[in-house]
Amino acid sequence: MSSPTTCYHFNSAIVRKPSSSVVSGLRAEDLGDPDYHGVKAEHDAYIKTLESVGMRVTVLPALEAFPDSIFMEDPALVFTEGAIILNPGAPSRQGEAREIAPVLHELFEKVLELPQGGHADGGDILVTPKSVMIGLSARTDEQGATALIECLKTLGHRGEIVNTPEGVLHFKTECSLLDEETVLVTRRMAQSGIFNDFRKVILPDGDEPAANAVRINKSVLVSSNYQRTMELLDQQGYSVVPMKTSEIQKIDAGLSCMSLRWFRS
Ligand code: CIR
Repeated sequence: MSSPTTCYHFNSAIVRKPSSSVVSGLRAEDLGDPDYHGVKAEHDAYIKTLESVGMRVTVLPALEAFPDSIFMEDPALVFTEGAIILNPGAPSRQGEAREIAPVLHELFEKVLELPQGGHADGGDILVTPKSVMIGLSARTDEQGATALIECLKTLGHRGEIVNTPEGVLHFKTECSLLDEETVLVTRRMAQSGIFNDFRKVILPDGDEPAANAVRINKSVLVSSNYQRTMELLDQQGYSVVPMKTSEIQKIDAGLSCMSLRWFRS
């Protein structure tokens, strides 16, 4: 079982600076290239926000060879008990796992590796107090998810395989954990039955891209492009921190995907 502490009580994060190649990052839909300086400004603000909500942030250098390497969440999964190096599903991102290994070995006593063969992206993994949910998607396959469950057992966590709705990039593109028993979800995700054991805050229609928010300690970081979602969360008593995502959104960024977060004891 993952304790609530594991799920959103964090004091440490790893981020990677954007490279100028970020403008050619992968995208599901062509909304035009992001502006490098705009991405950099949004990323700098993200780091400052992580620090302001109580995190010690390790900032890694940019990797020109990997345009999507700003999305640190995808090649690894971290817990207080240890780290797991994943195997991202997109061919252009697979080398990111090798690049992240040295810092994980510096910061964690236990570092496991997903065996070669299967694929799993961190964006498909939602850590909740009930289980570590692993969404099958175009990036995460059965083989990767099954191997990940074995790695999770070694660290004392229980994994559970679920389905990501058709056509959605990552499982967490449509959901986030707000507290021990509550998730922020799109209507489609709410209706899927996956979150029947949770209280659900359903996003207003049209605000679906705001689903990838991130709870860190007392705060919930939410894209400032979605005013109605920010108001809804505020009314429900959450402490909302608006984050500018106009440029990074062009390459499918959410707010969880730009950092690895854990509680370092
Ligand atoms: C990709 O397609 O891999 C990147 N352009 C976006 C990754 C976003 N990652 C995430 O939501 N965990």
